[in-house]
Amino acid sequence: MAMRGMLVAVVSALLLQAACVAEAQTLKLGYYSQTCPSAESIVFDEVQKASNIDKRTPAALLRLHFHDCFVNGCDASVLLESSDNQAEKNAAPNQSLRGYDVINKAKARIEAVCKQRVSCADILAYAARDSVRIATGGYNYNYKVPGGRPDGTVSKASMALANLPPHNQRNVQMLAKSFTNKNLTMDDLIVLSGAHTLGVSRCGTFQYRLMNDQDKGMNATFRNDLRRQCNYNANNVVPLDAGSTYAFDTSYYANVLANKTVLESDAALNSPSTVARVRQLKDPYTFIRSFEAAMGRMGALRTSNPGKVRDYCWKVRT
Ligand code: HEM
Ligand SMILES: *[C@@H]1O[C@H](CO)[C@@H](O)[C@H](O)[C@H]1NC(C)=O
Ligand SMILES: *[C@@H]1O[C@H](CO)[C@@H](O)[C@H](O)[C@H]1NC(C)=O
Ligand SMILES: *[C@@H]1O[C@H](CO)[C@@H](O)[C@H](O)[C@H]1NC(C)=O
Ligand SMILES: CC(=O)N[C@H]1CO[C@H](CO)[C@@H](O)[C@@H]1O
Repeated sequence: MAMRGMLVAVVSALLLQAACVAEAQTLKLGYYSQTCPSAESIVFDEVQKASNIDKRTPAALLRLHFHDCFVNGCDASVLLESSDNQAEKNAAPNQSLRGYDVINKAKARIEAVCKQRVSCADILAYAARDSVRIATGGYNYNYKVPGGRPDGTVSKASMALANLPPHNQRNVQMLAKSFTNKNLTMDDLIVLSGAHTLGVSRCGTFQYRLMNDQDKGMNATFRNDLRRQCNYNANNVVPLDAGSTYAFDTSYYANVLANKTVLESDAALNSPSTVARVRQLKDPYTFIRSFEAAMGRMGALRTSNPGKVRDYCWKVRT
């Protein structure tokens, strides 16, 4: 009996130790509370100012964080520029990425008060959170985002192509592979796709769906609306969530159920295996809480190329 008790104690001590070792690498709430207490409020201020000037800002920043995290972890690699134009931001899926200037402004203000302490990766993660908060009208959405993401040193267009999910994929199992490859889940796919409650898509991305009437997963009236808005111009943009482009709400999920989504990857969620969860997410409380949790998992994806905190978000500090 005593022997067994001791064994349990030893094993739990070992487990505790293992947990602590893992803990040392994980992100922390209030990461900058000692080293740069104003960091998060500066980010919020810049996101708010930019959103007041351009209401597309929250969509831009939320998407930027997603593209950052999916390509070799959340390490601000999406912000890097390269002399040969072969960085992530130069990859085809990047086209129409925006919001770089908001991050750069926040970074400059933060550098002025706490030099080389706050990573661009964390600034981007906070800015994504603040974007959602602003787009919900502040309602019930002020969750805490931990900090401590290192800025990465590598950025490659080829990695963006290999890691970002394909928008023209109708098979939801295939689509989920991009997520399970990152230790995220099918549920994370369904919940995080709710980000498409914000923002727009260029017609060039989805106009192949407008060529004929064969795509039964798109409502015919809706397709005619899109044809009219696109008018054969690949550079025109249309809302991803018709009717509430700038509001972080749950009408995206109603549109999924009604076959009124522009991307095939959104239409894919109206599949037998996912439709029940889509129905649940029409409830605002369920959506927002699920979204926070899934953003936490996505926002914790790690880079394999950690480097120094940058001076400027567009270049590595050596
Ligand atoms: C299956 C997963 C996803 C696919 C295939 C996908 C694909 C796309 C595409 C093709 C666009 C339009 C780009 C264009 O103009 O051509 C877009 C826009 C957008 N995506 Fe996603 N996305 C996915 C998941 C996500 C996630 C997880 C987030 C954030 C958490 C996100 C946030 C956004 C936002 C906010 C926009 C609008 C951007 C703007 O208006 O500037 N997406 N996405
Ligand atoms: C997923 O989890 C496995 C096992 O814990 C780990 O080895 C791998 O690096 C993780 N992948 C990512 C992208 O985080
Ligand atoms: C949506 O499209 C599917 C085919 O992909 C069809 O079975 C379903 O009835 C459609 N739903 C609505 C509401 O039009
Ligand atoms: C498509 O949308 C229109 C207008 O919103 C609606 O009247 C119609 O019933 C929808 N079609 C289908 C098949 O659900
Ligand atoms: C912002 C940005 O760098 N956009 C680039 C995305 O990639 C295309 C090429 O695929 C470039 O032409 C854009 O300049």
